[in-house]
Amino acid sequence: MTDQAANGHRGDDTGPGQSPPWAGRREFLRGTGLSAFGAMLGMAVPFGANMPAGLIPAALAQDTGLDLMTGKNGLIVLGDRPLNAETPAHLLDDDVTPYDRLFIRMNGLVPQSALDASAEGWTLTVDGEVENPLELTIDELKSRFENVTRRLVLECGGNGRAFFNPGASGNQWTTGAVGCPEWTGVRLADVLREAGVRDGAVYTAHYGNDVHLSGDPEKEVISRGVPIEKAMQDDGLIAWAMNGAPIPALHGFPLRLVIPGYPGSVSQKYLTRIRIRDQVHDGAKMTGYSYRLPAYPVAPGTEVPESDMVVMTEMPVKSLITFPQTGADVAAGQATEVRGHAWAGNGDVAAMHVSVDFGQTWQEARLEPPANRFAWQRWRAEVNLPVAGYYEVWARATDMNGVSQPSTTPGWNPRGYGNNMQHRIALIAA
Ligand SMILES: Nc1nc2c(c(=O)[nH]1)N[C@H]1C(S)=C(S)[C@@H](COP(=O)(O)O)O[C@H]1N2
Ligand SMILES: [Mo]
Repeated sequence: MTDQAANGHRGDDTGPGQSPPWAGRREFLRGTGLSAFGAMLGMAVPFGANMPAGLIPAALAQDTGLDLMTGKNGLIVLGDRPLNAETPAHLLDDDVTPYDRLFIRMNGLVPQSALDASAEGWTLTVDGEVENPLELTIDELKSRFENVTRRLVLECGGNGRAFFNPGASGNQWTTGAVGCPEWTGVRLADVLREAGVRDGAVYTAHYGNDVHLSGDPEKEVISRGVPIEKAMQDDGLIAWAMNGAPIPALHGFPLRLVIPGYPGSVSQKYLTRIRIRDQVHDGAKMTGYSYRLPAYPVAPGTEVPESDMVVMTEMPVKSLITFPQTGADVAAGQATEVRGHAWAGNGDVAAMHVSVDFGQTWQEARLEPPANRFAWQRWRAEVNLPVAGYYEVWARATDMNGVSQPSTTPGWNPRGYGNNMQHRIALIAA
């Protein structure tokens, strides 16, 4: 058994020789056949006799993932296996990103336990370089540690990949692999303190129960981690609720990590185990070119040897224009409100500016403090487009170290991570 299969979801009825939980629908169909399927649908299946044996009716199949998009609103699907979808900027205007607007990043398939919303017997194991290994039920997590609610930005490390030139393989995220829901859970640091992290601890390792695209339960989908110093900060949560409701299937039901400031990939969904390691974690998507950057700046297109790649940590400062929608008509010679959000991987954003003259001059926007550390910050500005014509609004956030978003793609890298170039929209003044 792999590390990930050995833990979590204790007490389900999946014994040896039985079908794995994710095969549930298939087994059901094999066992009951076409007539039962017709009965379930409440209608006849006129060409049913032609259905190849073992075919999963599309109405029941989750294999493409697309049926999981019900309840999402206006997202752009980048791929359906695994399911990946991003949110157009103007749909991210809410201070707290609602479920229907939150991007989806799956590396594998949603586990059956999440599809069934079944958390029965779920446990979280904390082991490795700790004095007291823990195995906690969700109720124990809730009762033994302080419960906290935080707005935390979740952004995929590959957000903005589509703008790199030459391009990089992977999901062609533009600007929408980011959101800021409100999460409820316990502090990761509190749980690790309870487990008693040993002096030799170097890194965390995260495991979930989602299913590899091959369907092979032995294969790890993704298992990333963070330096122990990052894990011991108060910001990271082990969460069971998003926006006041149980975490939805696509976003990690019943338990997930949310470790803000780092690439979204460290925020393990379907969390079953946290192992403390005495070395940098080497799980799936920690090694090679995955979520790694060249140790030094390289010219676009450079072939970088694997040995020169280092793990990506803090996400760069960034912002979005969420209102108006790009292409909007506005009145010339009058004040027009422009607004959005800004965030940074190293804490609060220090300043926000906008330009309507292609970066020639910048005006300072009003920047609100975050609801809590690592929540995105609302900014607003009134711009004046003097005469009729085509304009662009460019938005530029500056972090606490005085580092600002570049107007063109920053540090090219082989897999296209960390693109924080300024967001821009078109406005037509009349
Ligand atoms: N178990 C599991 N956790 C995961 C992933 C995954 O595929 N499986 N994807 C990661 C990546 S790359 C990102 S960007 C975020 C996306 O979270 P979301 O789908 O809830 O928006 O989850 C992370 N956690
Ligand atoms: Mo990601």
